Amino acid sequence: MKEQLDQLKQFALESLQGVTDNDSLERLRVEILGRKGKMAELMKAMATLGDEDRKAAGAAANEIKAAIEGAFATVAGRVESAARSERLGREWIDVTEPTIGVRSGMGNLHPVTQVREDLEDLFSSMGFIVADGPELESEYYNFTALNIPATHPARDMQDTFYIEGHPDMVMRTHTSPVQIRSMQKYGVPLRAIVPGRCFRNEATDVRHEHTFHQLEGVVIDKGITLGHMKGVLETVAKHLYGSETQIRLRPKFYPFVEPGVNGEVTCFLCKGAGCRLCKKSGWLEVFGAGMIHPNVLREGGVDPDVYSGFAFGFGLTRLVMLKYGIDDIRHLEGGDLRFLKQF
Ligand code: FA5
Repeated sequence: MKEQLDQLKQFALESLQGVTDNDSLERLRVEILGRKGKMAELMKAMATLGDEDRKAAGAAANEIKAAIEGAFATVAGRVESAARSERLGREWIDVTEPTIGVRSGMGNLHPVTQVREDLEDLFSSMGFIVADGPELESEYYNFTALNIPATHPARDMQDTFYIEGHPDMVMRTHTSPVQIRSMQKYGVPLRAIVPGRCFRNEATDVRHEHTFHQLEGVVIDKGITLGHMKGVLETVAKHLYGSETQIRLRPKFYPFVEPGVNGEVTCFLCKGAGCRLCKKSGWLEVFGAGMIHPNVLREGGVDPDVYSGFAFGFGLTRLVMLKYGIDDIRHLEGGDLRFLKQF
């Protein structure tokens, strides 16, 4: 029996040497140590021995079984660590390798966004807050609160898009409604700008779009005059177009200001000499402005006997066109990358 046990141990150790993976290790374990394996057969045979022999054989069998199990554990460790190294080799990543595939190019900010952010910085440096208002606006804020009653012909100046089923809502035609909203929200004294999209039912051409950007400004305090307004507007014009730039204010009717002006800047192309772009006038129209009408102050909850203020509305899209010499406004909302990549 002792001899058979030694042979089994020998067989186990030799067989284990050739084992390189878990499957064959398991098969060998079943063959030698399994319930119906070689070791179990020897144990069964031991039952036929006499007492003395059985005792000696039992002790030897336990010793050999432990040795075989130890050998199996060693090989199991070896197989596992080989598998781990193989896995690591397969999963190795070269962090210096260039990314595979087509790189997407870097985009750039839309020219309107660039000029808007530039002006937000300029106005912030002068103590203005940057306010916001809804693009889908109530008829009340867009017209009525701005001193344009329902039957007033001034409504025709800004034909807009109405919303089906909501006769009292419009796509805002200008950023001026936020004048009132800001007065109501922040109170006075107030210094705010409102950049944003506006919409008009226009037959589009090189200077008119149905969707365009304005930049509204509103300043209210005690003792504010037209002189303050001119100073601010001149600062903006010089900031955008250079220190030689001048502005010209001429009377214009807007129901929400009194007096109202039409603001022009020196033509960037001819520097004021007169050319085709400025229709030989030397000036280009870029904003409307004026002293806020007392009725509008009242709508905003401000006492016109104590406070005065001015407001202005730049055609932001026009400012961009002038800055970059763009000859057709429709390029700006057209989404053509060949155009947009130039900025
Ligand atoms: C207004 O919209 C007034 N809310 C401006 C204002 C504000 C006046 C505060 C007084 C006080 P107007 O309709 O003129 O005014 O438009 C102002 C500017 O927006 C124009 O000078 C022009 O530069 C621009 N603009 C108007 N309509 C269009 C359009 N369809 N496409 C592109 N720009 C436009």
